[in-house]
Amino acid sequence: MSIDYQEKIPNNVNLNDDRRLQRALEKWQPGYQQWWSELGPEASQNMDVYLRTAISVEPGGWANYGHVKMPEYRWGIFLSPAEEGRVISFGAHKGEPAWQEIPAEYRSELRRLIVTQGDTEPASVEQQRQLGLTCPSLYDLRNLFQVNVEEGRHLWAMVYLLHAHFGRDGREEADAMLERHSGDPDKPRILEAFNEETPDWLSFFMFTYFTDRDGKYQLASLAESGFDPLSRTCRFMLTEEAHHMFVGETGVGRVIARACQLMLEHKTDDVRKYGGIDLATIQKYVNFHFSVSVDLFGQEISTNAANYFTMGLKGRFQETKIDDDHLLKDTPYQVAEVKGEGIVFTDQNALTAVNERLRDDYIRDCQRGIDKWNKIIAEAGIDFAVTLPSRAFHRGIGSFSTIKATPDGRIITQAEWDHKHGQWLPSDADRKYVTSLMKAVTEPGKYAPWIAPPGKGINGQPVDFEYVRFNG
Ligand code: BYC
Repeated sequence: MSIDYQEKIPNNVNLNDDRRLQRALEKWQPGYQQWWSELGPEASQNMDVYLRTAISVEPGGWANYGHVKMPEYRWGIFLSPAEEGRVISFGAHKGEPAWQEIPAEYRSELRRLIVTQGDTEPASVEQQRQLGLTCPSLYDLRNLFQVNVEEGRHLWAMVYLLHAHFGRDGREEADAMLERHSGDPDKPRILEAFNEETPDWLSFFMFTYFTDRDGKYQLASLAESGFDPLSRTCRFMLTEEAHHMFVGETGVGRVIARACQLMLEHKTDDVRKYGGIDLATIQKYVNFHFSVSVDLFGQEISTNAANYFTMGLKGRFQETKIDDDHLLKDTPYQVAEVKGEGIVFTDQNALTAVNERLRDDYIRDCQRGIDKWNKIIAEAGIDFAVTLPSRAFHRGIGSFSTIKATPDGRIITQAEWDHKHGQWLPSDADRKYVTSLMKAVTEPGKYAPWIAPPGKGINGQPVDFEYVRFNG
């Protein structure tokens, strides 16, 4: 399963043996490169970045670190090894051998899932393209670019599936991935959260903590797919995703650590005076990014999701570890909904509630980082706790999108919302303040004053390592 970097498109799928497919992908490649140079990380053309590149998909053996010229990064097509005798573990085809080709009757549903997934990958690169100009350190700049090149590769992963398995309309969909752009009024990205800007580094850390984590849960559900090539590609993508969430978790943690340091040093909560980001503002960013990310799981009750499950296309998180019949026809699942003035949990059919179950798994996972951040605050002896807002807060999709709620889940009137939402979500003034802090720090070992240095460097390197070299 090693990867041949002599190939025009590095891959471990024997692309050489399928000339038609190889030619089609080689035809798509220049458009991708042009998109990267136009809408990828700004001003990165002359930088050598300490990046990891996949050399093998075997566990533990895939990461190779070294300085790479950004435009020369080798994007390729990598699938996790095939699992011999793999069978479909859920839905109407449970127990049948996993499909190597697309079942004709499920073609359009699979295409929709792959296109929705694929569309988010270049979208996030577009959202983050300006951030390099204001990096808080070379360490952070390197992490941003690592995330960006891997999101680019994740696009390759989905484009490969479209080209290899969907013929002409797959090729058209692959082209359209480069034509839609984040925030474009005429051709926006498919999911709403991917049309929001990532205007500053606090937003970037929140995005990689909360929104990349949606990616983890969606990819994990697609990794259960009966369509084996999709499962294998998602399994390898998940190994890359872990670093993105690490960047988010440690990034927010370092902003919190710096705030605490300034609070103790100056004996005040108002650390803005001293160039830090106060904990109250960090809480507002958590409220915003969590709420737009929970929207990404779709409607609580979804016949689309039920169909994907019954068809064997998209499972639940760690489907094979769940102890039930994996058909869900008569299984109940508790779903939150609005009733009168409040929020109640009622039993619904688990099959139509698979989106909500995945959201529940996601929310539990989000809480783990919050606990770690609160440990940093508690260890500083400060009386403050970051909290996750209620799932009813600030929703644009699902049953809560029709009501207004406080972060602790109390349903309120539109008038109260209009009056108070600036206390709960970043206001224009908050965003302006955070933006005002964003100034590039590019000397090795130096860090912007609003963020603490990391505990350790990348791949055993020191924190003052020259993670990025500027050439001209
Ligand atoms: N925005 O039945 P429902 C990542 C629409 S992130 C706008 O719930 P479904 C990454 C929906 O289209 C992971 N519209 O829909 C992270 C439907 O419309 P129709 C990305 C939305 O399809 C960071 C209607 O509402 N992967 O990888 O079951 C950096 C009914 O809703 C939204 C995936 O998303 C929305 N948020 O559920 C880089 C996985 N939500 O049909 C990358 C693939 C719903 O009525 N996608 N609608 O016209 C899916 O599994 C599903 O499409 C969704 C939505 C879970 C997203």
